[in-house]
Amino acid sequence: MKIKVINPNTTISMTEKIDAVARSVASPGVEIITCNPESGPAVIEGHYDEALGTVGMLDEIRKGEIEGIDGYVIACFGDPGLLAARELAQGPVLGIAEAAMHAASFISTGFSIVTTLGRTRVIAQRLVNHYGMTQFCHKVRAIDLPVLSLESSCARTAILQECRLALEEDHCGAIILGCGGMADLSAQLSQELGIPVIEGVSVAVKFVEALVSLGLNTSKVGDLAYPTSKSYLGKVF
Ligand code: 2AL
Repeated sequence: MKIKVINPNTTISMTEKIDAVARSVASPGVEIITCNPESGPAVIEGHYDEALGTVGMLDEIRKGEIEGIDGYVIACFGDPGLLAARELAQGPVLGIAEAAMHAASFISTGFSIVTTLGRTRVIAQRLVNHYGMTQFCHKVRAIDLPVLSLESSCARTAILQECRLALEEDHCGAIILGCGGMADLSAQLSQELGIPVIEGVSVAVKFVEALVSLGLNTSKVGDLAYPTSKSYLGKVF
């Protein structure tokens, strides 16, 4: 089984971090291919970045279909271009926000999300509503630091502090880390806080693995059918 994990931003160090986490949970016999687009934003911190990052991400799906990929993970917490990706792919495509919220809803009756910049809270909240998770999501929190700062120890401290506040104030049973760049932090935070701290890369990989094993591909009936045939003017990919 081949699972392609696509980081829609172009920061290679983040792609490497995501790759390590994806590989650490993949079952024997599952090949993880992690990539990021050749062009696009360094990080995704708003609607504009999402729109631009989606173009390169879709190109990776298009190439994946030629490479014989069985399933995909979109490793950015805004799940940019998720439905468009499903139109292009035969196999299942999961976003990390979607996967994390579903995992949290399986193991708790309420979760809070801790994301990066305050402005991305709106993106997360819209996904909460879109995925029917409004009754599960107690609060969307932000550390108010940019995505690229996640490498620093001060960002890690800020995440820990925000998670503690979520525990004290939100009455949540689980915490979701709201950025692909936080993928390596969940185990340590879970241990320190004594609450399940979920990051979407690992759960999305396991969910895709399960769907592929069950032979459950993206439905090609209705709106997720392959795009209708037409000419595209100019340089699309
Ligand atoms: C993200 C993410 O997961 N990757 C990225 O570049 N931006 N989203 C976020 N809210 O920080």
